[in-house]
Amino acid sequence: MISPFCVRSRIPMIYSVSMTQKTFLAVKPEAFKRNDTVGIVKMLEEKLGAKCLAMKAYTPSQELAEAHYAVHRERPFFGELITSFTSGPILGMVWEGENVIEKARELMGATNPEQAAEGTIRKAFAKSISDNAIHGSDASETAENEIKLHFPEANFSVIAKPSAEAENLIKASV
Ligand code: RTP
Ligand code: MG
Repeated sequence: MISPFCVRSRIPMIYSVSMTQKTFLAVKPEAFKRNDTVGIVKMLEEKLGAKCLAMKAYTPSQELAEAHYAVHRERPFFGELITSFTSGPILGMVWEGENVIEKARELMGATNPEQAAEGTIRKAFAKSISDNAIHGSDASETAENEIKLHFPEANFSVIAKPSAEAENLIKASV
């Protein structure tokens, strides 16, 4: 019998199952200055369904900010973005859970708070696209890079590992 896994590439099916992941989240300086940090962490605790492995407050250096947002180097808003990200303390955090990268992005809401859905962090705390309260990694690879960049002292050796269900599917497919 032909398995449904053979009809198309098996890879998307494997990646559609749950993954234990880590993500880097940060309360941005403007929100930190407004004392919104506790409210944002409370929403993460109550709604993310993940656990916090590490958190610390620090002001990103120019080098850290430029490395963190390197993907936007050529964008017209890059200068403003770096000035904002280095303007005061952020609360940098590592969270771990099933599909936490995508779940955190959903809970954060749209980049532009005017488009952010009710119940999201940006709807509640962001003021504008350049003052949008929270950063979250957007993919496994960026999460890995950002965690290494912001928590070089910590040994988070496994950034994303498949769940038992995914491991079984991977074994079955080889
Ligand atoms: P973040 O990286 O900070 O989590 O935000 P994001 O993924 O939702 O959005 P991204 O496209 O990565 O943009 C990074 C940050 O740049 C600022 N931005 N300004 N003026 C503009 O048109 C503009 N576009 C983006 C935002 O602060 C955004 O969070
Ligand atoms: Mg981004």
